[in-house]
Amino acid sequence: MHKQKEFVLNRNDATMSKIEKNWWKESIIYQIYPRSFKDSNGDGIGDIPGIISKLDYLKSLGIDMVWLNPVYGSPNDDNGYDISDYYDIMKEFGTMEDFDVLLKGLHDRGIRLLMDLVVNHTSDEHPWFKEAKQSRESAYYNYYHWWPAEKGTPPFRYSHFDQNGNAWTYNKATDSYYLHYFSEKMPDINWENPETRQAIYEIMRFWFKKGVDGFRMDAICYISKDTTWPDVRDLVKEKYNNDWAGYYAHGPHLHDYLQEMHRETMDGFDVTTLAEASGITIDEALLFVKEDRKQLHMLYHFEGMMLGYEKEGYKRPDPNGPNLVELKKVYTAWDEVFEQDGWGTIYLGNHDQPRMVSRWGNDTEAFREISSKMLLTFLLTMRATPIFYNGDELGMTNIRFEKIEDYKDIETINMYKYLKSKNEDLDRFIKDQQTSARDNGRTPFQWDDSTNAGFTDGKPWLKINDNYKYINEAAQEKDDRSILQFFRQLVKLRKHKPVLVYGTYDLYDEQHPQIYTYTRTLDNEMLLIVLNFSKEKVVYDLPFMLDADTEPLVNNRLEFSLEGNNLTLEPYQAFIFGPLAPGTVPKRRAEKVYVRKEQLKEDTSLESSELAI
Ligand code: TEU
Ligand code: CA
Repeated sequence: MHKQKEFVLNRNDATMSKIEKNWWKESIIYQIYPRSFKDSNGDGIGDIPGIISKLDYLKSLGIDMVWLNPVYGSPNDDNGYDISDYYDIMKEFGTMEDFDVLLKGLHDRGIRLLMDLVVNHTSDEHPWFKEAKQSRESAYYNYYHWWPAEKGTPPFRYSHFDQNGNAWTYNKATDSYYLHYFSEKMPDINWENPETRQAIYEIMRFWFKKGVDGFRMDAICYISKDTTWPDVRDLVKEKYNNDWAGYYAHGPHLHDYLQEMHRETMDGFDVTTLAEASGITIDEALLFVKEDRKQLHMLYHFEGMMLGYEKEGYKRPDPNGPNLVELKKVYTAWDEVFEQDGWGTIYLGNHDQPRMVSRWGNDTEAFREISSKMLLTFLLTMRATPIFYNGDELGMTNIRFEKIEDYKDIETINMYKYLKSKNEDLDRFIKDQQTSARDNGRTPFQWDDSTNAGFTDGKPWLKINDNYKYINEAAQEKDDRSILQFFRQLVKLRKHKPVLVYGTYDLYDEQHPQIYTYTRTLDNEMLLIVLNFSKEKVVYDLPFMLDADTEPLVNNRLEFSLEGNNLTLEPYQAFIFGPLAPGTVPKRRAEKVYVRKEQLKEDTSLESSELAI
């Protein structure tokens, strides 16, 4: 049956556009890292029956869609991102029957499932690669990328998780080198081979037919390679600022393959896709998600994730933390991209990142709860599909391992080996990793204050944060003012207010170093959001003149003081005011300070006094 399309008018000015309404734009995504969510059988590893036992918890959150990190057959060199069987479930996680129960259990509760699909590479234990590496005559040789040894040393390619940083590994039986952008146990698939592409589309159709609602697509921008294999070191330095992700995301046939994939797999299914867009710049985003290009539905960018690190060193935190003015710039610019077409997403942490509150908020005892709530308010009030990572709703924090032996992540372990071989400062590396390592985000979920946080009866695969004794789900269920309850209430608010999904976003006071202020406007409704990203108390001159008897719609603290135009914000305080009627609330100054690109010309003709704060 042909579905009637619904549209919303997005702006009331010259840039008025039509954004098509879709369920995936209205969804709130919750990411589950299965290895760390809930163990059902005491082996210390989270599993699918564990998730099934928590289905009612997921329902209680009010979220719409679960993104499940890879659960396919895998030897776990990179925790499931190295797939050896796309048609089966990892033994540690359970069986296909368990998976079917999970899928049904989610659907019965009105929750959709987004699978993680890893098709830039397979495991070296995948049958394709096991065959391929036997001989150059193997039917599967051409499923991977090879450099024949008789041509000499292969042109340098950087590998993310290789202990020598080299993406080529020599294979004796074929007397050739295979390519791996990640670890040497993760050979890159040859997408230039049409037969391989069909094999991948077959996998996708298998899961769509099973009823999954879409894919989060791992490293998908890396799939197309220039198989003339030029020496690109200078290019990477000059054009991509020495970031290999930039080069890898610009293969010659990337968009052809994505369009072919859409045609071959998605027609006839009401599904969505979320691309991991490492290496993609803001100017190119629409190439992936512009609706009539029929490629992907959503992507998540890395620009926000790069903030707060120094240029030198590996994921080395800037001692001053991320800069709010920069952060506002990034998220505002990304909002603007999707004003006319396509759709954005927003996140502050995932399985590749440290914990949200430790990085963007403040996880000291005094501020952990309040800053968690402020960040949740931010994510749930932006014009983009929000993605939460399990544990964000409890304010789980970085574990900050002090010894390399505590780490399980291949990224940290191999980078350590690499730096060691170069005689680099390893103590410094460990110190930096306490802020930035991926394992910070992967420690087991904290369910209650019993031994091992209620995660397992056995020995957890990765250490559990000691703070589980007071940061846990059970405790927050009992506390009306917990982060968890705040999260549930805000989720409900977003579900009931289309203005929070589709409303136009406008930034105010872009240069304010502590306060992030914006409005969301749709039809006759406007909401004003004011967030204090700092640990200082700020008396803030509001951009609008609110009535003296205004009460906030949302406040993450008990305190509220509005005197005239002066709103007092305690550390990390978050407010939502409204609903206000747009146009009827007087502004305290003639123009908002933030000027959109396309308006820049006109606005520069304004008197300078009109632009002054
Ligand atoms: O990440 C791909 C990617 O872009 C990584 O370089 C990522 O930026 C890095 O992990 C950050 O430190 C995806 C997955 O999300 C990640 O977990 C996998 O390890 C990786 O692919 C390989 O499959
Ligand atoms: Ca288990």
